[in-house]
Amino acid sequence: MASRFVDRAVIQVAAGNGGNGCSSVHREKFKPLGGPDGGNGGNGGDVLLVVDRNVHTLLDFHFRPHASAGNGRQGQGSHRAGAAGETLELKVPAGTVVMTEAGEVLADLTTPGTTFVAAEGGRGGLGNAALASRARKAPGFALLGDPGEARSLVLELRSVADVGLVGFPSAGKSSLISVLSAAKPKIADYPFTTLVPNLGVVTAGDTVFTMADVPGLIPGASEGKGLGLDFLRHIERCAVLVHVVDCATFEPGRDPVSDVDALETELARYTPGLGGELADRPRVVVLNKIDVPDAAELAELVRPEFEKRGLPVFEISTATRQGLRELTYALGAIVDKFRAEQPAPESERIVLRPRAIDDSGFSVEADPEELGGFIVRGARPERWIRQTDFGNDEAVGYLADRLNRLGVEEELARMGAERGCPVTIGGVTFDWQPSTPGTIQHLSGRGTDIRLEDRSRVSAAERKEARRIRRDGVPEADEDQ
Ligand SMILES: Nc1nc2c(ncn2[C@@H]2O[C@H](COP(=O)(O)OP(=O)(O)OP(=O)(O)O)[C@@H](O)[C@H]2O)c(=O)[nH]1
Ligand SMILES: [Mg+2]
Repeated sequence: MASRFVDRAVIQVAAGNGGNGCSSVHREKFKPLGGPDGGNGGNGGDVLLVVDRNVHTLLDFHFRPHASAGNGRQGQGSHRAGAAGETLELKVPAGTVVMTEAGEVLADLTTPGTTFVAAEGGRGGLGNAALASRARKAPGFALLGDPGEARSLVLELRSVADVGLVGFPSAGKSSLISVLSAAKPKIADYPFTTLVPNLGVVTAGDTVFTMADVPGLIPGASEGKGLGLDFLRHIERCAVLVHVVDCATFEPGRDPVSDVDALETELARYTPGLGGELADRPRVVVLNKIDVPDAAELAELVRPEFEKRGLPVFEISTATRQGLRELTYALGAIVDKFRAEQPAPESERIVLRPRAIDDSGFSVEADPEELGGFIVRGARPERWIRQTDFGNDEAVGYLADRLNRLGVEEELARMGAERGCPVTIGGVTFDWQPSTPGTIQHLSGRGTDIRLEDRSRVSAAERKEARRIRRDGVPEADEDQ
């Protein structure tokens, strides 16, 4: 089966939504209102990218670009928590670079086992049992589940080939990989036969290494001539670069030394996105086609020039297989040395998250579109908005309490916000009604649940207020109306 080398894929990932919390009141014979017992919603499942050593291409994503994880279930009465949504693991090859559509690199996945959280599942909402506190004994509301993250990501495979072959078109790069490995690339006597990189596995004694054959390069490749330099990202991380030089073809103005010089000029102009270090990779020169008598002669002639530059030179023929063994072992030794110099591979499972864990802050700024208005930004306040059931006054009161505790009200006041001014958080705009210390109980009143309304039990806030009135003598004005 001919496998196509798909090295770039755009995927749409959607994590699971968090389940809603449940608002429920415990019922028992003779004890009809036994307290809140609504369970929490389950968390939505994450979409993960996991580096797997048995995956070599991004082909699967080409056919299935949409991936979504499971939603968390809703909480239920009797303290039953909703089940968490199922996590979805997508296997990617080592060498996968994850980017946003704008090209920002989010992760560089090189080690098998490394896991990248591509989309984070939404948190399940708390049920009313978990929301109960001394001040809020019987909450008549629950928090909504947070929607899962959804985004599109660009995956790019930058093969971690050990040996990269570079050369002019028709130099014999594909021929070389075909005689050294099981790879069967197309070989022909016209330029640009190879249009996508080929990867081959080469064995040299105990050393097994991969070799990448990239499309031929020509002068001006860095300006997009020929097939350009795009394919060089496949060999950005190789241990050694092999210049494959055609010694049999005669063209005016070309000879092995000027061919290598011309391609070095192009390589120097290659500016990889990831800070690859092509410039300091060791080089090897392979003088090919020495089965042709004139080529053998030319090879002998130019060899000293390369040796003078300190470059190892190999004279070979892919046609007669001359010199291949020596070349293979020499490459194996360079790869071995390179591997020994690399930091030890990570043994544990690393989990990479695109965002920083610290989401505790918030900021307040003047609304550029609404005179006298303000915008509050921050992961937590924005999440709290999404968790709020705006149809439930008590839930809205709870939100106000949370914002107040975080210091949002204080900051708004400091910024000069006036009562009734529009404040926007996470796309929702309110009229700002600051609560002043001592009136907080208006925000955390009892539930709107009719069954709770006719209870005569005194809440902690009411007791506190009563104590305050006994002490100060004046009932607080109702700030919220
Ligand atoms: N005589 C001779 N011909 C060779 C040798 N190696 C390759 N060729 C011929 O050179 C031509 C080009 O070979 P390819 O392996 O396709 O060259 P390439 O470098 O992969 O070329 P592009 O993919 O176009 O960049 C083919 O006709 C091969 O048969 C060799 O050792 N001796
Ligand atoms: Mg080729």
